[in-house]
Amino acid sequence: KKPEELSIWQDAHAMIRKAKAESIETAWDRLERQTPHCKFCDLGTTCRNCIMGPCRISTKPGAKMNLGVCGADADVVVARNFGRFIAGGSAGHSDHGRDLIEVLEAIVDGDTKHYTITEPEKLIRLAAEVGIATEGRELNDVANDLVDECYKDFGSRRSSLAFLSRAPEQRRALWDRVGITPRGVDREIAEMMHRTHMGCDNDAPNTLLHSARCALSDGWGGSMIGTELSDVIFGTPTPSRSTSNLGVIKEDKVNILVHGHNPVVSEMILAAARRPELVEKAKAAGAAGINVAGLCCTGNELLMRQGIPMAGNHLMTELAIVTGAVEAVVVDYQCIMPSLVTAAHCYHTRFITTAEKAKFTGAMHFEVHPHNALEQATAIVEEAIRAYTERDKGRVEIPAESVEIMTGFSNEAILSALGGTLTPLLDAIKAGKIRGIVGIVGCNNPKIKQDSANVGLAKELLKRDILVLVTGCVTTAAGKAGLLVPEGIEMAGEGIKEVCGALGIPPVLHLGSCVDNSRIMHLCGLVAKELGVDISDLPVGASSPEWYSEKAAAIGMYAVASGIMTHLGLPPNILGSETVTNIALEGLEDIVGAHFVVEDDYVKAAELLDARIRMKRVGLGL
Ligand code: BF8
Repeated sequence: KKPEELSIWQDAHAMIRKAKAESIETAWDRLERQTPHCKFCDLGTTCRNCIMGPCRISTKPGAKMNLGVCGADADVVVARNFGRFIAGGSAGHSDHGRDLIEVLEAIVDGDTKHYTITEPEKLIRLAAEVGIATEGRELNDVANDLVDECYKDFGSRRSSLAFLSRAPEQRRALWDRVGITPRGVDREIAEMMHRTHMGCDNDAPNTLLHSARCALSDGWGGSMIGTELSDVIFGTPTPSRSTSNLGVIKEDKVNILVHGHNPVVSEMILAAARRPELVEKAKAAGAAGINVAGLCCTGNELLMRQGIPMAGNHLMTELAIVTGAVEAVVVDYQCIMPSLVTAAHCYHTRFITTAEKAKFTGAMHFEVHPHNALEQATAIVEEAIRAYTERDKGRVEIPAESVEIMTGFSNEAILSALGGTLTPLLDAIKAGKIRGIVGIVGCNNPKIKQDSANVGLAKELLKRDILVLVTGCVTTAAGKAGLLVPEGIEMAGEGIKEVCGALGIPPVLHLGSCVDNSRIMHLCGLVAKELGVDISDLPVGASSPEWYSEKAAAIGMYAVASGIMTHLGLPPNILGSETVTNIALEGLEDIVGAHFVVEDDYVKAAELLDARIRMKRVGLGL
């Protein structure tokens, strides 16, 4: 395929061409070789959960292979596979959340001098929220108690998860009634592994309900802790300006790209890169300075809090290296294509891993812990400076001028932009100036022309006066399309134009990384409580038009289980079971008041989300 068919972006086209000319493989090349995919796997009807198999279940009428060796049918196999898929995603986000607890614990115990409590006020607020006494106590003691409360969310809670009270009462009652109130992050994930062992949960609807509980423990548990403690340690984001696309890579500077998810590593890299003695070293090596730019979600974390530029989203990660101007890609975990090691080896680029739980063969490894973070980050930046002296200037091509973006819309920032209360937002919704709100989240997937649906859907919704919130890899897409600046209101309907114009904010608000979808959950909880209704009554929706990962599936699942209709641009591997597919697309509506829709045409997806919003507005008497 031509580059123009693979991505909507000019910087991607140029780098795909360069990659081809330099014989560097990309995800698109490998997808082509993997196509067509195994039909059984695609439908979700392969089972590798025991060694009486592996089994493939045929769903054709009268097929001989209609059961696995154990007797499991397609429904059971699909539900089990989907359950483990959701558990994988919940584990990713939540283990990230746990790493933040460990950093806060290290701060409390005096085991790190590199991290501090940047926002004591937020820590006190969170502590009070979860029932910890704060009056007249030392900050460290309060923090210590908060660490304990957060750890409890990971085991088997005897009481509710710490932040579950953010969900409206009606929702919590529903979760109790249905039996999906999450009892602990690790517990729900472990139980999913147990249930899907041969001979346990052999009732597809029952397994699906546990998928919902597992995902809820992520959205209202692990992810929420990840977000909140990141704010405590690194600061709550406030609106600021930055730039995006491959044009943020600077020809005359030492370019360090941070990639992965946890701000624990990337914040330290930035801190080291700002040390005057390292800037001097970079200059002595012939560079104009050090430039730290972001990829994927750790990029979002730094963008939200520190305003660093965003080089790109998921499918731009290989292409960023192809510019030939990247000295180091520093990663922690998640969404890091193993192919980056090979791509980096084609240049002077150092591919540097930092997490014990995410090593890559062929990478340089600088393990980062709370006690040694800044020293390791300094060594990494020094390595990048060394790499700069090896750069082959003849192979450098930076394909675009960067575009302006605005970021930093934490819930605190949104409230403050609204003058401290939700009332102006609710008034705008009631008046129909903002007809509804949709969160567009998630990834790129080479099966879909890069960012065509992410951007297309956002524009379609804006035209209909539906406010858009973005996180994760949709952020860069929206930014490159000019939707993350106040001037973006020109692409919106009259109502959004008026409201966002008056507030001086973009029509698409950036709320952070993928764990920060918990901010959207929290916001929905606040709005629902203010109106005295359930989240499922709100004129809101969610969408992941180009998703690929287990984590995105977990997000979709907790959104639906929280009462938010969720659109997916392509289906998970469940179509081999009519039972599971029907529950996902319809049955969940009766159980949790929301369901999934799968639609690859973004205009039709916008119509579906619009129809839902219309219906919910009528329900609220608007
Ligand atoms: O957690 S949006 S490709 S980077 S999974 Fe990954 Fe998807 Fe990007 Fe962040 Ni989220």
